[in-house]
Amino acid sequence: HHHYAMNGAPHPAYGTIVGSGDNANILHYTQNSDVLKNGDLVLIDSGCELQGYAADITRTFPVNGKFNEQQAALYNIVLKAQEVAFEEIKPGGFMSHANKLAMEVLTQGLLDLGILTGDFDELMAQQACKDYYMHGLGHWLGLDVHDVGDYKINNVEREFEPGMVLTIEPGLYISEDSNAPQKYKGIGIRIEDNLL
Ligand SMILES: [Mn+2]
Repeated sequence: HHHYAMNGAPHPAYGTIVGSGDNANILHYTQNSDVLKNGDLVLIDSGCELQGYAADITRTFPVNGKFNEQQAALYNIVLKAQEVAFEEIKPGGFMSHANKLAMEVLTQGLLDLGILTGDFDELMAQQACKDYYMHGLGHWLGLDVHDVGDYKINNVEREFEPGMVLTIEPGLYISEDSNAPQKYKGIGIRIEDNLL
């Protein structure tokens, strides 16, 4: 918030989220009052408003500066999901395609770690990764952080066009009360960027 102000942005575009450990698994955690523990990750979802326009960025990093094995494995899955989604964000692309590509990466990653078990195609059909990725891939961004604008017109999904601005924000949230193996619990990761 200091840097926002010092760079001419009068205020954040929305309530900043700072969640460490299991708090990162609470999607709109805004209490922001817990002690950051050695060994946990901390998730910061924050964006400034500059000249009337909102930003919406999320980064997740280790409190002590070093990922452990489980945190690194999950982080790299989310990062890869974001990178494959980026490929679809261009004129003529579709959000649903980007989301499918991201979900394929998340599903395969969770399978590889043993957090999901079963057949890949069945898990995709069931959207099984949604147990650990319980929000959309992104949203329009502009004068508001969740900006106005239709995602479908006459029930047909809109193609991306030049000038559109949106967020791409895959995540994985392995809460303490999930069915995942114990060593993955208490890890919540989101990586969010803003694309024109
Ligand atoms: Mn967002």
